Amino acid sequence: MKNIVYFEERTETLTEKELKELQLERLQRIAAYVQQKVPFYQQAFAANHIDAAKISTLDDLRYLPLTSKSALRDHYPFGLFAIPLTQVMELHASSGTTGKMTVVGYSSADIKLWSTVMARSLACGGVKKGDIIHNAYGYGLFTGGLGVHYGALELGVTVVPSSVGQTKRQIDLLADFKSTVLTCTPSYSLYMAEEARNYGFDPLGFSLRIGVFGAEPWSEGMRKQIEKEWGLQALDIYGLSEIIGPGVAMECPGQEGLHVWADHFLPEVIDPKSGEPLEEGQEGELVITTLTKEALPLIRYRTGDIVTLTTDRCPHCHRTMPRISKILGRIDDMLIIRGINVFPSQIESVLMKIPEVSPHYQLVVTREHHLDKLEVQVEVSSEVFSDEVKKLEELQQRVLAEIENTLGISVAVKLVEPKSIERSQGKAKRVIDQRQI
Ligand code: DLL
Repeated sequence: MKNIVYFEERTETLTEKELKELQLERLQRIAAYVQQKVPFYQQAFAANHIDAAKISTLDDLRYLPLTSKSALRDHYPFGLFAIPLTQVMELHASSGTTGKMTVVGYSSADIKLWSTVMARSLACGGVKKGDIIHNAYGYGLFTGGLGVHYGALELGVTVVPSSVGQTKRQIDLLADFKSTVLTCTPSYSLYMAEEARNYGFDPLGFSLRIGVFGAEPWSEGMRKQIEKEWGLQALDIYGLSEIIGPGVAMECPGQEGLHVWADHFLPEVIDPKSGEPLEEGQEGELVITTLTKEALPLIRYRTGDIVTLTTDRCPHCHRTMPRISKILGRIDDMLIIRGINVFPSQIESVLMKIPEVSPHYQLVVTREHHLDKLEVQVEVSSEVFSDEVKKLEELQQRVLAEIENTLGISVAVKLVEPKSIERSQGKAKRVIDQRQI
């Protein structure tokens, strides 16, 4: 296959048996480590009659307690750290939508690990020596900017630390430096393309060949749109601050699932309601155990992200690490519209099939007479918007019917003017929840 690049080929292609042996050895070590170093786990293990020394197979993982985001909040800011603060080299935090921030810390070995898994991720996407990465993920407490940065340094490629914002300057830099790789959120990449056109550039005229996009859900339709706009191959990268930041899993150019770096991050999929592990291929909540992290080791951390998992060898790049599907939604993003569960990404998938509507949309949820109502607001192009009313109404009916037929939910649809939906430079806000519950 064209364009296979490995950063650590031997590890990335371990046999199933070798990977399992390594995972078990590391699981035993990390369980003993948290039992000794983190009072929260000491208590959780004791309450569940678990002794790390008794773990003898990978299947024993299921008996270990799950860890939720609330554990991090309850022990804010540093209560789950396994090392003294004097050994913590870097702190990051994410604000979340409610409540306290979630704080994460890295030892110097953790920074090395992050650099390695990010170098692996970039290489997995086909990034190689000679590439110039235009890194428009935010630098700061958000892990996107620095994560990509460390990975680029480790891989030995040039990185332009442009961070988010000042979009015109970003476009000038892209043009002048002839960057070959764009890293940012998928929604920001579309905004950049739109702005590039506004400034008189043709987005297809830049030198970009690969996009490494993540940090928010995006559909296959959105991928196609981005690829068409920029003339690059758009690849999905996944991660979360609690586990390390970006670099937990990454697509290869085959675009058939994201390779999880499972020698460091042990993935499981559970039923989010019962907490029971699911069979391979079943859709459920991704749970990750960090096998090698020092400062903030987490056991069976509930990511809240819905995926399926496969251990089949990748037919494209032959990596043997397990793969997750694209993130199908988040447990806390799931809307229940008159009893039917829908994720915003499912609505996005339907919208992306209708050529007249743009990828800029928002979902407004309200509650009337105890029933949830959903209004889909989506931008249309200025030509469509200035069409006669009848045509607009026809389009609106078509969008409505597509959503109802595909997802089985009834929604209201509002076609809005170009640029009326707020553009994001980081994670797009797709759902406006106006319910007063
Ligand atoms: O978003 C880390 C990251 C930065 C990943 C840059 C990829 C690229 P947090 O801010 O802690 O960390 O948010 C983590 O974002 O649980 C998912 O719900 C969502 N998320 C991350 N990557 C993807 C993706 C970073 N590729 C949360 N697809 C996660 C869908 C994603 N959702």
